[in-house]
Amino acid sequence: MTAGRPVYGLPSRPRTLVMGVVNVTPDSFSDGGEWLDPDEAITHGLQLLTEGADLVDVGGESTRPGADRPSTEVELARVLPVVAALAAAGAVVSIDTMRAEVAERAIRAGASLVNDVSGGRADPDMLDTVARAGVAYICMHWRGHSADMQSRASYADLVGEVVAELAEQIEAARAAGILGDRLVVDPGFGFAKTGDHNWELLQRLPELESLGLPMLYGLSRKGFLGTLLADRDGIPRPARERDDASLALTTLLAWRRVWAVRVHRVRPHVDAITVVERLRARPG
Ligand code: PMM
Repeated sequence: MTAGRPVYGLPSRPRTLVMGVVNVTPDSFSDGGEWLDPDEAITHGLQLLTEGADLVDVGGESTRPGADRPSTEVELARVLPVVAALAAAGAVVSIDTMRAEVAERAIRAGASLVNDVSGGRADPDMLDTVARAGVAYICMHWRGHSADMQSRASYADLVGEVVAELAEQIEAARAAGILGDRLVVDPGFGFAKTGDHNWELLQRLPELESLGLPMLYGLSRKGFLGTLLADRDGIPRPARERDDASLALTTLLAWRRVWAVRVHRVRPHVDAITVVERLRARPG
């Protein structure tokens, strides 16, 4: 239960926060290509804010298993105009990047939070850059780039290893100077994890939360939901048709009062969290 925990520079509410996803990519598994044009990405981000997103997460690199990496220049060209426009419109913007240079330029353009799916392992300059900028940092569990991450989905003790590897990166982040209320943790669903790993992590949330930091969960439209909801021929449910299943997970997570969920469709998730909080409120 980490909802309501203040994180530096971010909104604090007595409920689970909703981070809306703005993928400025041609190839994300969940919404690839929909918002590649910067103007369309900005319009989409503004729409997510209207629907009640507490944060918008702008990313220019797909982390779909097997994806190739864009160059730094391409990533910058995708995200900077979108970060700048959304920040200028008053949004709290998170930059989803593994690159220190992209993080630094996005912060200058108005981002308040760095969402690094590599937890500082992809770019040796990332943790120092974030510390210097003084913004908050999402440290995700990660074992390697998309091209081969699923070959690293092997654990003798899943939760023990995820927690230990996260603790190592949290320690590195603190050693770099990312201190106090600037750290958020994410177990990285689908990143070097099989579907069964994802389910086991969800079944053992109290152990993940033992890290004692605000927790963010990115489950929306992930592949393990597609597999669970496969049709009679075993064809996985397409990504855009996994929103109801994603919402079921948000409802359960909101009941646990996790710090935040990262989702593609914002309004249903805000509604679900509002229902959960009303249910929690005592009469009188
Ligand atoms: N998943 C994706 C991208 N960025 N960031 C965090 N912190 N946690 C996640 O689980 C996560 C992420 C991949 O999903 P997408 O293609 O829907 O953005």
